[in-house]
Amino acid sequence: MKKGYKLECFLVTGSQFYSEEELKDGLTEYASLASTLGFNVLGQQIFNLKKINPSTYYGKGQLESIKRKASLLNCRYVFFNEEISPSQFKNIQKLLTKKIVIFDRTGIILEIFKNNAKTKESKYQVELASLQYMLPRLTRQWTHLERQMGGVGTRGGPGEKQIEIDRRLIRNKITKLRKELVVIKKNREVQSAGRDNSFRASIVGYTNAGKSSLLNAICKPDSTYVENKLFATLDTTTRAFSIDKNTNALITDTVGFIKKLPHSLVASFRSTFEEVDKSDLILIIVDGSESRKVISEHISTVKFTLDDMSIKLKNFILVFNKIDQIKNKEKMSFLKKKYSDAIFVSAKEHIMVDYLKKQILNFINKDFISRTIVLKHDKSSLLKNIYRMFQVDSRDDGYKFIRIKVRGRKEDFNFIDKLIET
Ligand SMILES: Nc1nc2c(ncn2[C@@H]2O[C@H](COP(=O)(O)OP(=O)(O)OP(=O)(O)O)[C@@H](O)[C@H]2O)c(=O)[nH]1
Ligand SMILES: [Mg+2]
Repeated sequence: MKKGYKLECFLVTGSQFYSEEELKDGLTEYASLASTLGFNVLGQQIFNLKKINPSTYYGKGQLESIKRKASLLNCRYVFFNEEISPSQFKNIQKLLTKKIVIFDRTGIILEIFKNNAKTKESKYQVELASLQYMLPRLTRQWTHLERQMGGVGTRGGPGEKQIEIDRRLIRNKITKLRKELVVIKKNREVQSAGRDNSFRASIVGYTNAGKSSLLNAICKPDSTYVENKLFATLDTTTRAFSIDKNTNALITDTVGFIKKLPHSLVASFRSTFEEVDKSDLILIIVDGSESRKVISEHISTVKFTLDDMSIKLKNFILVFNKIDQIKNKEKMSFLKKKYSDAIFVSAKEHIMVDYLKKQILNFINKDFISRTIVLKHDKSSLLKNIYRMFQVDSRDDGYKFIRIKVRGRKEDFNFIDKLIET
């Protein structure tokens, strides 16, 4: 976003597939994305398209009317709530002239992610997704790119067009970022290797559902960043918490999902979701204060996105958050009936959080068996594996045997039993 201009925007949406009501709901969510970026929404326009114009998405007359309205409102930014193809983007820009700055849905989400990325990993992930987005949309951004990428000396041979040079620079940068992300991922795996023995839960959900608030409520004292902004969290945070005096578990907070999340972003963030993939339990958090229709859409989006990342939902609990905001008793009983296995909590007001922890404990007890492993001294080299794989409750080093009382996953017992037998 260019500095120095008033942050005021005009929202546009149009489709032949959705009803006017659905498009309106979509714009309400899009307005919160705009306000997360610090924009005031001055106006909006919904088009029921008969068909999408292949070269400009909207019809020429429709674009003329957008241009007129934006000019009347003295509004420089027009945000389209769809993904506009690179060539449509260029043609729309030509029609609306340079006075108007346009963004599509992917562009807006990428801007928010850019603002909110904090760690090196999330910054690189967002940069990678942005460059992939930018590559086919490149027009005349040479000077900008040259500055960004330390361009002096990177120019190609004489006669090479600027745009080609830009593309080459971007491709090189993409390759470099991919390599650096692999290194970061490896380091992360090394760091988390020592945590193998604990039960792992992950929190996933639509953006702003209260994932970070729930992590804080479960772990206390609060330390994870909570804000009424979309995509406040872009980094996975894992924290340890104790359920009772004998049981510790790990819980991971994740990036929120949204409808039509750009695929390049999903792909870039996939590696941070490996923690979720390895989880023993997934908590799907839903903002219960939303309308029934939105709730059902949010649940579908979360399941769809997990599926898109090939994350299997083996063990999961559906958790409705913000129940302090559900004033309508009829809606509450509707939700309890429709989602009969779900748990209803308020992370902010600490309602039913202990009950949720008990349910997590049930999962731990179901999945984590208690057993005593008996080791002869000549097998003591296996102790390091045992400490890594299990929660050790007690150890008795006898004359003939070492007896270790542990808790762990069934498959880990099978694995260690084989090692003991051989
Ligand atoms: N009323 C109410 N508000 C809540 C509750 N839980 C969270 N919130 C509010 O909801 C907003 C979003 O909370 P977060 O915990 O940041 O949500 P998130 O899911 O981590 O959001 P992202 O990281 O942006 O995807 C904040 O303003 C919280 O204070 C709750 O139980 N009741
Ligand atoms: Mg968060």
